[in-house]
Amino acid sequence: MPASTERYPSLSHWGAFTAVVENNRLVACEPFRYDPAPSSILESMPGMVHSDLRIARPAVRKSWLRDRQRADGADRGAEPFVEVDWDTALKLVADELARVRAAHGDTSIFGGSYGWSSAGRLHHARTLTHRYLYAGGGCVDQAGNYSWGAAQFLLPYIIGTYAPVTGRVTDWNSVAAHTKLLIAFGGLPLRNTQITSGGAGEHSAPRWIERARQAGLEFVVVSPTRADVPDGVPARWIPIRPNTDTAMMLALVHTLLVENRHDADFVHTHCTGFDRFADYVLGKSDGTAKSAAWAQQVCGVPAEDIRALARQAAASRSLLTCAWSLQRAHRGEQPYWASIALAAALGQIGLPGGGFAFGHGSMNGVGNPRPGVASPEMSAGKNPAARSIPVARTADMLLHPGARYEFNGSTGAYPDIKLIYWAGGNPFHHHQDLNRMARAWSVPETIVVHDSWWTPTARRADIVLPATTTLERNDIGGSSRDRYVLAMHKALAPYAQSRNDFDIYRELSALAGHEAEFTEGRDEGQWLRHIYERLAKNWRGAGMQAPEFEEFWRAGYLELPEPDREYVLFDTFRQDPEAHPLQTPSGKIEIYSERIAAFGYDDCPAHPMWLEPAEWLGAKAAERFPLHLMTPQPADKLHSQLDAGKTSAELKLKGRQRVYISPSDAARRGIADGDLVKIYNDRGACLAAATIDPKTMEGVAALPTGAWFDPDSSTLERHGNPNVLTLDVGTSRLTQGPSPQSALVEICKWDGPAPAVHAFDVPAIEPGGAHQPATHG
Ligand SMILES: Nc1nc2c(c(=O)[nH]1)N[C@H]1C(S)=C(S)[C@@H](COP(=O)(O)OP(=O)(O)OC[C@H]3O[C@@H](n4cnc5c(=O)[nH]c(N)nc54)[C@H](O)[C@@H]3O)O[C@H]1N2
Ligand SMILES: Nc1nc2c(c(=O)[nH]1)N[C@H]1C(S)=C(S)[C@@H](COP(=O)(O)OP(=O)(O)OC[C@H]3O[C@@H](n4cnc5c(=O)[nH]c(N)nc54)[C@H](O)[C@@H]3O)O[C@H]1N2
Ligand SMILES: [Mo]
Repeated sequence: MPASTERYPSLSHWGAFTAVVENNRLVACEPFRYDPAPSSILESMPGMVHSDLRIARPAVRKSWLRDRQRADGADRGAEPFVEVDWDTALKLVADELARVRAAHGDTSIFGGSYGWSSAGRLHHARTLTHRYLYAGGGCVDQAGNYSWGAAQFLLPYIIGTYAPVTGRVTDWNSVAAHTKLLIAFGGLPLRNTQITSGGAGEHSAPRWIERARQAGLEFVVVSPTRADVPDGVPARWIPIRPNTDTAMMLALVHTLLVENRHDADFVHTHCTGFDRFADYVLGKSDGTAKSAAWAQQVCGVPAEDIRALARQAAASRSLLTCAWSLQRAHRGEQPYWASIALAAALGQIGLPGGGFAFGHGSMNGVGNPRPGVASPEMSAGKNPAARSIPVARTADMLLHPGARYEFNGSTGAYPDIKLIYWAGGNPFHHHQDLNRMARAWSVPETIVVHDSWWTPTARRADIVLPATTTLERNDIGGSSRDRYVLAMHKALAPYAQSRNDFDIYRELSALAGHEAEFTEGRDEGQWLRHIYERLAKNWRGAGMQAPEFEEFWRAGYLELPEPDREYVLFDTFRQDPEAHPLQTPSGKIEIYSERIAAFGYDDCPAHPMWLEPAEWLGAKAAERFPLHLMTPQPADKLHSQLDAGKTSAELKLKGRQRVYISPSDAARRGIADGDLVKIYNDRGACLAAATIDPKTMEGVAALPTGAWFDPDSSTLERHGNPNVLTLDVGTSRLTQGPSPQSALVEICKWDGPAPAVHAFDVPAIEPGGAHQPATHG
């Protein structure tokens, strides 16, 4: 009998699509009809949605079920689980939260739950985790994010806002019309533009880059790999040692100053402290001129190329854009601040197509022209515990309760965490130095995780609750960087016994007596309507069309017109800095910040400086570990999501992540293309498949993120997860951002037998019934 085919509009962070369903099975994801450049990551979804890696039923770690909070946390991940029914599981969670709140207080619960979750905004797991924990008295949260954590806390001091990292930068309309030279530090890898947080109807980046190219814009890509040149675009590649862009930027300023090509008026009318910075660049304050010859020694870019680029940038309408990766590194504040100082010296900030920007190649939709109206949003409410730690300091907190830390001008003390609640994130993907993280993870008494799949984090929980995927519920999604709002129709019945995070938290809230606070009296349908109506009101107020909810839901999408006006960052400030000051103390661009100076941080002084990162090719440690490891975003998935899927599997080699190394580095180590290699440093080691890549510069290795963490009993990671090698320290005391891009390693050929990869094994699960949960008085 031919199956009947049903089609449902849907959305993911990698794009909008139509779910094609036959007999309750997802058979295909057809790209949204208005998407000019859909992502192949969609092809991984059918296999993953019906995968044996799905969590079928609530499950509890065996010894935790027996001994509760007294179970040994060090056994997490190594023990079987016991399945329990939903009523039992929910009661265990509710009772344990109540116990911990009563015995240790709300700030002994860590509910930061950092992670991307799904694109739908109502069922966004992290937001719902916050709603639930806040309604019950609050928790310790995480401030900032892994994406642009350093920039978020630095930029407000310098330019009064961090909007340019959320994507509000001089738009592509303006760039295509005016920019002559675009210098992209970290490049414009189209790979990363498959993704938009909250999902996109339209992958706009490839089209805009092509438009700019046709308009005659010249692209210069400054990066350790030529792979950061967008495919099919003739760009000049300037290879640079990782983590040394600041030195190159300082030398560009130096050239402008000594050749008197800088905009002396602009730096005085629109900036403060440029002179003090210039004294540093010229070597008047510390005896070292940051000349092109000096920079060549640091960053490896020939001095003559630096000088030529400075002259060209000054002579034409030029835009500097830095990938977010530059600040996801030790001392990551410096390249961002230095790029603003360089743009100030060039004097084109606020001019059409000129100045500075961030992230044009980091995510789809950065610089995408879009009217500045609302996108769909679900609120988490307010955290009554009013406590948070810098996002990436999780392991520090767990390992050192009570220890003091500095952050953004104040000093805090780490709380003593007894219970971790995580839904919608994968810390055993995202955190640095995972062997250290594994030790930290053994400290709390109880860990609760919701996920749809048996991820490395789910396997290391005490109580695991199975969540539906986006296809198994109704939702609404969209991004402030995209012109579409998408309806997400329920296309499949929930897998096995999985439930929506919303329903799990509603029931837990009911058990704790705060259901009304959690739901605000709305069910799924009423929330969707509420989120939509708030958005529609905002759009109509701005003169945009938005139909009634029913019509939107039936059509499956809502579209904003493409604005024909250009958006230019800080154009009014440029025209009249007195009438339109920035939100900085001086109202101007702070090249020297008195506020930052007052903190007295030697790791983030009062103006941009070349500060050696803890690990880079010029460090002493490079004698033992002579390769700088980059950990770029993966082309074939989103972080760890869909790692077991088709698109990701096709890019692996013999089931392992590929590491990209230069032909000369491979030859020196006797490594042939496809060889199994060990990558190691003092923090850990992993196996990966070598790909000899002429695009990667000598001295650099690139191991994309996302391979599910798979350590053997000796902590050798077998699958190619770079975070066993990365450095778990804050970028500086100012922002405490994550520093994964600063890691030195050595690589050797693996000569022994190849150990099997167990990343996608399902943990041992014992059926419930035989082990009724013990009761503790
Ligand atoms: N070395 C290195 N490390 C990095 C980076 C780097 O550049 N280098 N980049 C960092 C960056 S920028 C980021 S943003 C982080 C990303 O880190 P994460 O956001 O933690 O990574 P994801 O793999 O997206 O994790 C999302 C998890 O949510 C689950 N999930 C999806 N939908 C649902 C749902 O509906 N309900 C529930 N309960 N769960 C769901 C997924 O299965 C997955 O386990 O990684 C960081 N880590
Ligand atoms: N396909 C895909 N796309 C994604 C994601 C994904 O998981 N998969 N994740 C999304 C997320 S959450 C984020 S935050 C963004 C991150 O966006 P980015 O931070 O921009 O992405 P990365 O891939 O980490 O880095 C971009 C490039 O920077 C270069 N680079 C690294 N270190 C240096 C350096 O010191 N100097 C210079 N000049 N270049 C350097 C690398 O060659 C790398 O290819 O990506 C988003 N896009
Ligand atoms: Mo990110």
